[in-house]
Amino acid sequence: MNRVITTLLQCCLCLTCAALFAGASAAGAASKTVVIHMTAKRYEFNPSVINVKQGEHVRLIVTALDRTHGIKIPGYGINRRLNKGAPVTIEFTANKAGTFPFHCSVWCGFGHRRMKGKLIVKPANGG
Ligand SMILES: [Cu+2]
Repeated sequence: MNRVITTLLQCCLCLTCAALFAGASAAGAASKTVVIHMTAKRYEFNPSVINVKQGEHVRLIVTALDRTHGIKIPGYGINRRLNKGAPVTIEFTANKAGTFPFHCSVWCGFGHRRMKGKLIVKPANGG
């Protein structure tokens, strides 16, 4: 019986250590700011795929080149209007890993619905 309790305690300790370690490495990565410049025009974002690592602070600077567009990243609760020629700075911490689609959120013409891309957040412990 005592042996079972000891084993359980050891498991708890290991989990606590793992959690602390994961927290520390995520906090370490959070100090890094990744600056990404993006343009929006009928009917594309460039780049249309953004790769970051979990925990990184992202500064996304988006400029609409030809008319008003918008950028919506539902997975991160982001939706900003992009007025032509006026760079918009969007800052967030990529704290959730996964693939998060984004799209234009202001109707801009017949190709509007295919104006999209994706944000790929690589897990912090994924190497
Ligand atoms: Cu649009």
